[in-house]
Amino acid sequence: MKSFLKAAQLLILSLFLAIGGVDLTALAMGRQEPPTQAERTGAAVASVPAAEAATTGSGTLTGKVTLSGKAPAGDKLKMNADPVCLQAHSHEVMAQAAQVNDNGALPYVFVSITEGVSGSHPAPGDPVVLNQVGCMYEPHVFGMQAGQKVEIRNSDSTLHNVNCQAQVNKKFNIAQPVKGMKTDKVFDKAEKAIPFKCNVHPWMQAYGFVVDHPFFAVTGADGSFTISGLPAGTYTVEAWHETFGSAAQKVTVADGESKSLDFTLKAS
Ligand SMILES: [Cu+2]
Repeated sequence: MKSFLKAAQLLILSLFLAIGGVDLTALAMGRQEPPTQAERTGAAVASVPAAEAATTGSGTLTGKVTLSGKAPAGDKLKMNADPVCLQAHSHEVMAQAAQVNDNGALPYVFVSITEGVSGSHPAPGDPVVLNQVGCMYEPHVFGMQAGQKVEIRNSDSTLHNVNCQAQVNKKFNIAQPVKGMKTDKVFDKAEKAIPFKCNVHPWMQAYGFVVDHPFFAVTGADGSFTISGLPAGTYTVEAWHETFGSAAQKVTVADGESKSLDFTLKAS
């Protein structure tokens, strides 16, 4: 009983202090708007720079990701089980998982800044599109900002299901039986390499990355990437590939600077 009273007293006291503190600060400043976070928490306002660090800038990172060692023989996809898929392609289709192009160039590598980005970066209004075309995901590897809408489309005259195996975000498994169907989804939290699979066509596989900022890219057919609009700073940049692993490097970019940053991943 005695400890209960003591706890109740403490609660009332802290409530009183919290309410009183806020009101007093606002009155002392002689203005209408609520106090800032720094004022509420008592942080030293003088230590905050006059202008907040810019969230975008004029630095650029360009580079190429290549594979060292012997590239594995590619796998031909067998689409015979579904004539719609088979007829959608006039040539043989190779699996993207271990596709290596001329001179070891690696496509489908997700390159992003994993450390050093500051400030908040609101999600763009335009959605990211994950399309199903010829029983393949387009794109095979993609990035989106946290909170950005993702529009999942079926462009095939066959049934697909989209089995999203997110772990940090909410997983889902939806059926899109009709050509032209669209489903919108939003991923709120940063998460790496979320697998998207179709259980009807087991070769269908995509990976989506949810990032807190816009500084990411996916390598093209020639293994190259560009990340632009970077504020001056020192960053950790990571390159991720579904089969050949990942590598990270530190880089410092100045205002207006265009820096080259290449990655080499190893064939196991
Ligand atoms: Cu499918």
